[in-house]
Parts: sequence; C-alpha cells; structure tokens
Amino acid sequence: MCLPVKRQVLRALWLFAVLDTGLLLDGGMLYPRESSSREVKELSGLWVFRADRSPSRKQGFDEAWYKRRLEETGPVIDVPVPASYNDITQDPAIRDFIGWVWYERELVVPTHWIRDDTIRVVLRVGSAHYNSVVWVNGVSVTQHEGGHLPFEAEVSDVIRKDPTGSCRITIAVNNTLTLQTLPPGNIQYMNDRTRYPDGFFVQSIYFDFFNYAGIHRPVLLYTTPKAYVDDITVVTDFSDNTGLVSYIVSVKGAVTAALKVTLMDKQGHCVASSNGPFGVLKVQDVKLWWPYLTHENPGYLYSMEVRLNAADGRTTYEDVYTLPVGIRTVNVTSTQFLINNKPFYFHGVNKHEDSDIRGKGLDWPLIVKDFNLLKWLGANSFRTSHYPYAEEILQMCDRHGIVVIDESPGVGIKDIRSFGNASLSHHLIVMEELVRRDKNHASVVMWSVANEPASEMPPADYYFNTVIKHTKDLDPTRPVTFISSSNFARDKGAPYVDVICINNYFSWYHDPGHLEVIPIQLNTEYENWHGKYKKPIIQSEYGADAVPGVHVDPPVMFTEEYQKIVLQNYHKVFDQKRAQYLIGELIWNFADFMTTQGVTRVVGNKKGIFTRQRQPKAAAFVLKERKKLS
Ligand code: BDP
Repeated sequence: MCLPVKRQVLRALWLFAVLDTGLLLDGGMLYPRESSSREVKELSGLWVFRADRSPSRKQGFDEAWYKRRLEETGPVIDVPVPASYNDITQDPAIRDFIGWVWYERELVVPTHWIRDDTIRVVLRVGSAHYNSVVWVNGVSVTQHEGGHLPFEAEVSDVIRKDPTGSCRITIAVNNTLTLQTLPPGNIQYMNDRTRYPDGFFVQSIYFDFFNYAGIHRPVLLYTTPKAYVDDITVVTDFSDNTGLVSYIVSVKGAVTAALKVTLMDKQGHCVASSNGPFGVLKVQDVKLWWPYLTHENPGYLYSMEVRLNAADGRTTYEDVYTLPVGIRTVNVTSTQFLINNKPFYFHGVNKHEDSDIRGKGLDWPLIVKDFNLLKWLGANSFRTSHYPYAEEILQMCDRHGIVVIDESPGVGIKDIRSFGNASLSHHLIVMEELVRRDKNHASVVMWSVANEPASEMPPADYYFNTVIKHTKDLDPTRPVTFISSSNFARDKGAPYVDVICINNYFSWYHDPGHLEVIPIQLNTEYENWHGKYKKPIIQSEYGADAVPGVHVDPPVMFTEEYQKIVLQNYHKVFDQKRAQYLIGELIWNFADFMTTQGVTRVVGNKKGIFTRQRQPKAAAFVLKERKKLS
C-alpha cells in the first residue's frame, strides 16, 4: 500500500515521536564511515591475550590487569581480532574456556586527534561475546552486555591525557551465560569429589551451536567533529513512479545546526534534497530496491548525504555522513508477503556465523564465498539464525538484493526462570540495540524476536506480548515474528506476530527413518496453524543431517540420499501450499556448523547442504534445481 505524501510526513513525524519516547537507549549507532569530516582507524590484526585461569576467574580484576601492559601481568599469547579465540590454539582449556579473557592492543593515535579538541574520538567494538569491560590507558570507558551487537565509547578526553598519543586498549570479555542473558545458559558446579576434580563446572546451554567467544567483529577508532550527526532514520515508500524517503536526523554537540540532506543516484547525480532535521525526499522515476532474481537490477541503492553545519562562539563544525538507502515497501496480508506490492516468496536458507579456525569471527573471504554460494543456489533470502549477523553482511545483502529476516539472540529461552523481569528488560534492550543498528537496511524486511522459546509456559504470554509490542513500537514499518516449534494450540507467541514461522523435522526428530510421514504431517501442521491464526506461514527450518560422503540406498538417516529425500518430500507440500498461504522455505542449514559435544552431533551439526568448508552435498543440487524451476 502506498501512502499519499501528506500521510507519509505525518507518519514520519509520528515515528519521530515514537523514537524519542520510551527508549531505553540513548544515541545512535551509525556504522562508522570515512568522510571529509570523519576518519576511521581499524585495529584488526594481532592483539595480546590472556585467559584468567584462576579458580575464581577474578584474578585479572583483583590485580587490575588493565593498569599496566598485559604481558607484565603474566604469560600472554597472540590472538587475532576479529576471531573467536576457541579454535586458535592447541589447548583444549582455551577451546572450552569459560570466564574472563583479556585482550590488549597498543597503538599511537594521530597527533591532530590529540591536539585538536574540536575532534571527537570514539572507540567502537563491532561485537564481543558476551559481557565486556573496556579500558583505555587504564581508565574504564565502557561496559556492554551481549554479543552480536556493537557498542562504543567516546575516548577523546582519555587519550588527550597522554600528549604522546600512546594508547593502550584493554578489553576483558566473559562468555558466561546466565538464565538472564540472551541467549540464556547456566553454570553447574559438580561437587561430587568422587567423580569430578576440585572446581569442576560445566556451562549448560539450550541452543545447538558452539558458544564461540572473544572479539568477533572489528574494533576501531573513528572521529567526528564535536557537533555531529548522531543518528539517521529513514522510512521509504513510493507512489506511482515517485519514491518517498522520510528521514529524521538527530544531532549531538550543538544546540542548533543547519542540515542539508541530498539523495544521489548510483551515478552521483542529485535526485532530491531537503533542509532540516526531518522531511520527505521525493524521487522522480524512482528505481526501487528489488530482491535478487525478482528484477534485472536488484539491490538498487541511493546515497543519502547528510551535511551538518554548526558553530559555537569559538569554532565552526562541518560533519558529513553518507547512508546507503534502498527504496522499497514491505506489507503482509493474511496469505502474502509483499515487497513493493508484489508477492515475495522466501527461497532461502538459515545460516550461522561459523567457520573453521575463526569460529564466529568476521572473515571477508568467507562472507564473499557465502554470497557466491547463495547466488549459485538461486537463494533470495536468509534468516540470521540465531543472533544478529555482522553489519558488513547486511550491507552485502542491501547491495545484492538478498532479503533478511533479522533475528535477535533470543534462542534457547527454555527455563521458566528466563521469563522473569530481568530477562525481559534485557530482551527489550537487545531489541532496541538491534533495531537501532539495522533499521536503515533495505534488505531487512522482518524482525524475529526469538527462536523456539518454551512458549507454552504461562509467563511466555506476557513476555512475548511485551517484546513483540515493543519491537513494533520501535519500528512500525516492518513485520515481527518469532520462530515456533511447539504445538500451535498452546503457542503463546503466535497471536502477536505478523507472520507465523515454524520449524519442524518430520522423519528426523519425530518418526526417524519414516520419510513417508512427511507429506501428511506437514499438511496437517500447516492447516492447523493457518486455520487458527489466518496469517501467512514461512517454513523457517526443515532438514536432516548428512555426513558428507556417506551413501546408502535405499536411504537411511545421516546419508546424503536421506537428506535429499527429506527435502524433496517437504517440497511437494510447499508447492501445494504456496498457492494458498505459504510464503517461504528456509533450509536448515546452509552449511554444517560446530556445536557443543554430545551424542547426537558428529563433530558438529551436519544439516548443512554445504559442508563447513562450503563444498556442496547432494542436497545442494536439489535446491539449486528447485530454485531454477520456480
Ligand atoms: C532446531 C533449532 C536449531 C537446531 C536444529 C537442529 O532451531 O538451532 O540446530 O533444530 O536440531 O529446532 O538441527
């Protein structure tokens, strides 16, 4: 549905009001970009590392390791950033380490950052898993709870205390999960000394991927002028061939500032401009943002340049920030998902940030390879199961037209104690951090607040009503879902979502070995859900483990043949229901991935259609052929 221009303006103003009230977080989280007024200094590479192996895991704090160079406190090793630390060494105690680890990096800050006090210097951590405390030159600058999302701190004053510009960054990161973290976990001490050594404990987790830890995404320093563009929110729409970009800019460091907003096409030609902190840009002959394979020119992005000019008694400031903007709409009916008013079918995958050696560390060769594989497969979408992925990946999605269901780390909420107020407050903050970071990505078309929570438990009703409502308030322009696995009749989250997303593993976890049950059970499942809620359905997970290279015919579980037939049997039902209310199918999983050790996992989860090294199993060709046909 396209809104008339006046309603657009009203909606933008209303959005502004919503964004301004009831928020738990202060300030924006724009991706750091260089411009004529901003510099970026990446700190990727080797950092110094020490795990605190003391029984209490508190030695580092007791001895204040942040006050001097880490190597002066005891033995240190080299670790790369970004990367998980778990698979870097030959030491099983590091792989399975739980508690505080300490990272340190020394650098020299450019002289003008020190001398020029009209410059603001910010330290940003793309993500660190899970709880982080950060010091610069021994001074505490910030702490953050939660992996998968960025955090930052202004460090201008701290670095100016040392005129030589020498800067020592210390980051302590703790991967301990509790019943109140997202995802939740629980430490259990084993006190039977006839069976376990002194101090023995394990961390129980309720999710099926390895709890990789460390600094997973780039750490960097960047600058802005003292008066700066703090945040930008865009909402897009179109009417006939006119594109509409409603924007709101928030400014910090100046009481008044002049703002000029210019929208440029790919060739750098100005297509619309405006002045002031909010407004609507009208783009004639708009080139809409289309998903991959739905248009000859998918992923079209404009550039929105925001130029700020401000002055105080002493000096003038100019700040420039350029945001990529894709113009598109998203709407949901009881049977369809519409992008730009056209029905969109999610031909997609579920992924993990996971690979050999790096664990969950951001890795450009892997990212580019995965996008090439998505295209080879003919996939147009993925879900960020089960946590927010790196911003760099979403930027690729914007540019290539890959549609994203953006998921919070609300995975494994299974214990009734994880539905209390502390958990709920944290979940609301995480949703704010997620929406704040990803709201301007054209590729992001839906928020997922959780995966397979124990939603039949009584407190789940209030919990998910609150989280979903808050997410809708934060962003009224995108649908919200959560991923269900439990019985449709008892599910406490489904009434509040816009799209029903369901995971099931017929002929695997239920009726193992009986491929013939898939069509009847899947059909029953769909009819029940749609009959009850009258909402469109996405098959958000389906699949089977296949150990690559293992072949048996007639098929048995764990062979490539079995995985293929599971997929084919699901596809028969998808093709019937697609004509009615099924709006997507996301295979579990794109690639094999590491899990915790256990009797149901053979060096990780093998439900990938690609191996962990990104080589195709037989099932990958089934999907590739299928996507060609549709
Ligand atoms: C699903 C979970 C996913 C697991 C998958 C499996 O959402 O995280 O990896 O099962 O068991 O229910 O393979």
